[in-house]
Amino acid sequence: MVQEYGLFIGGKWKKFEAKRFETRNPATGEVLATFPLATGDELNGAVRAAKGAFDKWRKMPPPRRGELLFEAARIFRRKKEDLGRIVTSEMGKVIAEGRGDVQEVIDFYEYAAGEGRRMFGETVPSELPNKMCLTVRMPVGPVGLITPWNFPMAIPGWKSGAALIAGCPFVLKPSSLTPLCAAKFVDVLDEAGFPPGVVNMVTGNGSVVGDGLVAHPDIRAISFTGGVETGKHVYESAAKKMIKVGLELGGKNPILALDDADMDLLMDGVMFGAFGTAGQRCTAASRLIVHQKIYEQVTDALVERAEKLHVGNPIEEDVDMGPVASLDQEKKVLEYIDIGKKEGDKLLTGGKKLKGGAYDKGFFIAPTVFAVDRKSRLAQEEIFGPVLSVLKAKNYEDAVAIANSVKYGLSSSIYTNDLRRAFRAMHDLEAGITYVNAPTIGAEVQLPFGGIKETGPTDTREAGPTALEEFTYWKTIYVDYSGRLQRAQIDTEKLSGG
Ligand code: UN1
Repeated sequence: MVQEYGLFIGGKWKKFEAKRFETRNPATGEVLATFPLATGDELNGAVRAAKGAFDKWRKMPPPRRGELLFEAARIFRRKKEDLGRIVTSEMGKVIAEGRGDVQEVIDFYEYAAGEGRRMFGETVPSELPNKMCLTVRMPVGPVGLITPWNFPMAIPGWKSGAALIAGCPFVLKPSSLTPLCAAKFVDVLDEAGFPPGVVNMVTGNGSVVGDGLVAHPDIRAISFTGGVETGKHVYESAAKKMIKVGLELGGKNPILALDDADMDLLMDGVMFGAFGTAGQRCTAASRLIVHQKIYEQVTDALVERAEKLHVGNPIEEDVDMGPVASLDQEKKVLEYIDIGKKEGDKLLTGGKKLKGGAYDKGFFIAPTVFAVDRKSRLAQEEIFGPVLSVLKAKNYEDAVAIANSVKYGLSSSIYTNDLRRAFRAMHDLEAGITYVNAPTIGAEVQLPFGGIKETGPTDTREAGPTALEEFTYWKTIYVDYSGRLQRAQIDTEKLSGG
């Protein structure tokens, strides 16, 4: 019997007489659960619950809020294996990565919980005697979290962990490809004991639930991870309300392979960066920019390594790469493979849907490598699948110019043993993140995460201490204990003898 979920509003799962949609395993086609396509009214109910919970939640001392986050982290740890298997079943990443998805929630919840005992502001001297000035962080109010399918627990984890510790109740709108992960996530928060209304989840269409959330007058910040076009749309409607908005939108992340790179290290990194999560990460290494001196050696090794990858059901421990997440994803990736072939890019390996036996039940694409021209669409556009574009560079400067020639700027990487070029690259690469001798994926939660250019506005960063920026504003407080009226800018002259 396939489980029928409701919407999580005001601390309870509520059934609605709504139209429903199914969520399926992309490796086997099995239906996992069904969820409501919520209407505007139902969304409004969830926002009402969040608004109703705000006053109590913001008044709870942050270290107490942190205790609830620690408790949630403990439960996530206890259930890690089961939850990891759900991530793999619903999204299709290999089981080691499914577990990693859950681990990222544990890591960030523990980090955010600790933030409850810091959340530093500043004390600043006054220009007047017997007066002090300070800044404190204030929660913005109820917030909306719109999350993608590729990290179906980790990203709800980053966003909600920051919102919760900041003092903001939230309404989560998960991707319609991975609502079961979101539901299991919410169940953990429920078990941890967050007060009713602090945690809410509404499933449904982006045009109803997503747009409705962004436009709702009581929603005071939006955090969105997804595609650039949707991101721009979210940014525009958030601007109309002048609310805070965090956007993390795509990437075309390069690995620079210089002529002195350690070849085995490079190949291990490229395989993980390009084909981990079947290339469906914003941080995926989708471009490999190779110094001309080692170009042949690298392309030969790439083909050999890519062809050795074992593609199959990601729940099996020995599988290296699972399916892509949906039929739409499969179509999009195969379309790009066609574009590459038509534009004259050279297919080095893969470039096809895998067929026969168990492959016929899912969305399996062979790990694909193209040698591309720097102007080609495969060199410029985000594919979000297991397709690596290889480019040849004349030297370090040329490699950097190619790296920076795209509209995105999330992650980047350089493989070299030359300290001078490594340090130059840390400053030359236009991206929010640069790795040295490591692939473009694998960001850790205690550091800021985000990009530049069309990856998203630079004023917010998820994770790390910066995570609070998305959900708080600064209040400035002046305390005058002189017992008389002191006028700034005016009485100061007397004091300085002027
Ligand atoms: C994403 O793809 O949207 O750095 C997030 C990484 C992961 C997060 C990726 N920790 O690859």
